[in-house]
Amino acid sequence: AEATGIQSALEKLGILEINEGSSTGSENFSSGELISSYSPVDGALIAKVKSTTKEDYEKVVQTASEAFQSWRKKPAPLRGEIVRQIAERLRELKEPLGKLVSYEMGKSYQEGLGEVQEMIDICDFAVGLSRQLHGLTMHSERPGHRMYEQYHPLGIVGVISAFNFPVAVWSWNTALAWVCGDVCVWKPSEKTPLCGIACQNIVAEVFKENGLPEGISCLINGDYKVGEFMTHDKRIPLVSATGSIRMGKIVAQAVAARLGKSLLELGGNNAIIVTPDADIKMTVIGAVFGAVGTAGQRCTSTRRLIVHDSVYDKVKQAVVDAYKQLRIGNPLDENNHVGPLIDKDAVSKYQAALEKVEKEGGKIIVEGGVLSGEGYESGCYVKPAIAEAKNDFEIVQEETFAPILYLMKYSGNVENAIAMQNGVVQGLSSAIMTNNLREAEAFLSVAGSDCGIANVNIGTSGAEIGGAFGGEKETGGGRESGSDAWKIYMRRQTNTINYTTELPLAQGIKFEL
Ligand code: UN1
Repeated sequence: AEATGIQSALEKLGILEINEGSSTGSENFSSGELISSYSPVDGALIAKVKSTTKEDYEKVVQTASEAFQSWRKKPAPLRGEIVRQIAERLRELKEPLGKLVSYEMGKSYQEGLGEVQEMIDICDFAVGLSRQLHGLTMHSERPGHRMYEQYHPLGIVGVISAFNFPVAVWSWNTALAWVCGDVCVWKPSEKTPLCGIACQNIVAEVFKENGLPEGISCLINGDYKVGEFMTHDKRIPLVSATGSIRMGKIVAQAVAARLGKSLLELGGNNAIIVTPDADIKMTVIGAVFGAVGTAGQRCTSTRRLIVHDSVYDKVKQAVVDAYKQLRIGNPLDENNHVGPLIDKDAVSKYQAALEKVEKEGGKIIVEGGVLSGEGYESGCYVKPAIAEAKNDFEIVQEETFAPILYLMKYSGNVENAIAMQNGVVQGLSSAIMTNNLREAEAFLSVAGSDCGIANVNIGTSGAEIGGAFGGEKETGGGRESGSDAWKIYMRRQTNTINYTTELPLAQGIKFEL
């Protein structure tokens, strides 16, 4: 860890007592059992973090509720100014935070930096948004009446995030929620608790410098049981959750039972369609980065390559050749393309998926396997694999969070490929590689891709923050980040004002006294 500079990164992020039980910075309420955070990079114990008990949670919600009373009254552009300062701090701390993301989660340092860049970008977006929380005005049917709508803060927003984007997903939610006048309680993944503490330290300092209550941003730690405190809590009007479909179904039902709102960003089973008119060079970069980037642990990772039979052999060869160039190893070493999986449990799931695809009749064309020996001591490094498979294999229908790419053929027109791409329960991201206008437009049409994200001549991963991010079907339907995703963080109110001395009723109803 010393050699990678992780120690000094942790110090810059205010995480001081490494390997001691109580290294926590500002996660001041937690007093429960210790959660150990091990790095998948070298298997080292980075630190232990206290989990949040039910009693601690009560104090958190109390603090958040109190903070909401004043924060909601601060004019939105002034809330934006606070988010602007957070973005400045993130710019200063981009390198240490990117390094911690890389070390605690295992993605490449470049991708760690990219993740912090997403945080900076969403903060900048939110600053502008703070002056644009617009409602509409309408014409009243009654004379001397004015009608309009406005958006007010919701209250406490609960954020449950996953290990794979341990910092950015939180910021997509919080940067918007804060300018909207909400306060946030965040439960990061128990696999990446230090990323949570680092972010909390950054924003807590900004709130403190501005004389603002700490409850605007709260952190709770622990596994799904801690998440359940929020999903069952009527005081949390919105729960935004990122993770597996299984988790999302549990969260959605718990929140719906109390008629709360949930914003779900769940699994993907993303495909790239490669048509006869595709640029093969671009296809290879898009597909390989999509499949092996973040070691296949993005919800937008490319899982399926649906290739026209006329170019199948050519594409297959080009992708297989590209896989030979991949360097797997310590993600903090910028020469490596692929880092480790998050933990050994993920490694087992990867192995099981490879076994299953063969059992179902698939053919492995780029051999997988777990790496061992020097540099691979954590046991979490695996070889990106490719299997020729059929779309209706059970394993192909599932999302395995690992670098496994399924290659499949289509014949005839692009509609056949679109049917395959849509033929899964998930609906997050999708892409087509083509220079044929008709194919591209068919893919984007009403009868085209059924996903929340549909790209032309771009891979499935690496969405920009400016668009609304999320997907359909079992991906959960939620939208985070750009466009008008902010609306879910606010309550909407329609206002009608009568400035006359008469009281005419709507719909022309006569009611005389
Ligand atoms: C996720 O994997 O949960 O589009 C988010 C992308 C990133 C975000 C992925 N901007 O790949």
